[in-house]
Amino acid sequence: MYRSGFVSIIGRPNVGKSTLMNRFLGEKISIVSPKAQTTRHRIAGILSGDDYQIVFLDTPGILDPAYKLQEKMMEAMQAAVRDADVVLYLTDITEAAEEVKARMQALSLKHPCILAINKIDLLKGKSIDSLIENYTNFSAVRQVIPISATQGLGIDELLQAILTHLPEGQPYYPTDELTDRPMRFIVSEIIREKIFLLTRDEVPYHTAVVIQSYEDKETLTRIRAEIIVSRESQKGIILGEGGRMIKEIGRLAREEIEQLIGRKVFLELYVKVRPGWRENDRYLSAFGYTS
Ligand SMILES: Nc1nc2c(ncn2[C@@H]2O[C@H](COP(=O)(O)OP(=O)(O)OP(=O)(O)O)[C@@H](O)[C@H]2O)c(=O)[nH]1
Ligand SMILES: [Mg+2]
Repeated sequence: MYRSGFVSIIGRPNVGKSTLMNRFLGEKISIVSPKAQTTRHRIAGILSGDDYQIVFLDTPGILDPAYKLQEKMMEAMQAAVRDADVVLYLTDITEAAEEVKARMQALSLKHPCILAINKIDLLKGKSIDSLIENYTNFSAVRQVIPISATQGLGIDELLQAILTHLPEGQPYYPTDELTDRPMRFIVSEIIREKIFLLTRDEVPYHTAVVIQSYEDKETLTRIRAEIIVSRESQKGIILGEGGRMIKEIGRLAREEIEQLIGRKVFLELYVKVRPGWRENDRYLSAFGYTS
């Protein structure tokens, strides 16, 4: 019997949702950073086996939205929950079980739900059993599975649990496809990831990246991207002293893009100030934040 379906990965920011999806796929489709709120979109990662296709939906971490960009992020998360055949709720070893339960109940999930507890590599001798016991009488979840997305622990068991709950069906995507997102999107995300890794405080949260042009030339791929910020002071930080910061963002992003597409890349980055873009519907949709 062939099984196929959508598995939405939801949970608080920073618990490792994107890391987990990448681990399942064996490829980096979704960007990852030590900062919360890295993911802003619903991003499909497609895992095709001999007799199954799982379409994982990575989502922005659950939060109470404080501005319109965050509202769009939560709409993306909710849309993923609506589309799901199976919900994979991800928590980590630091999140209180009571909070997890309250949040899950607030979502009133109608699909089979699996709870995975991530980052068990950080347990340092503490017992996994006592973490799992917190959920023994919690009927909203079918199974509780401890994992480490970075170390690859518990991943096979989690995959088996997902397959058990996946409906019978046909593949949704060609079996050699890895994501529903075009290369331009992945490239813009790689640039945004470098900004998350290299800048601090409010700067990454006021930044968007828009690809202006993407041309495959004979010997190289030429990409022109705009980094959007809300304020002049943020533009100064992205540029850095003597342009050092933007150069470093560009270098790290270019190296990763070259690896990904297997071609030489010429990457041009520009910075633009768009005051209030996170609250502006027109800008949000122009920068790819649709719901
Ligand atoms: N020690 C440890 N760290 C992990 C594990 N999984 C993820 N991380 C780290 O946790 C941080 C957040 O990971 P992400 O995958 O970006 O988390 P996320 O849930 O997608 O976060 P948002 O997109 O902000 O909602 C990164 O620094 C990861 O390297 C794990 O199993 N063990
Ligand atoms: Mg993420």
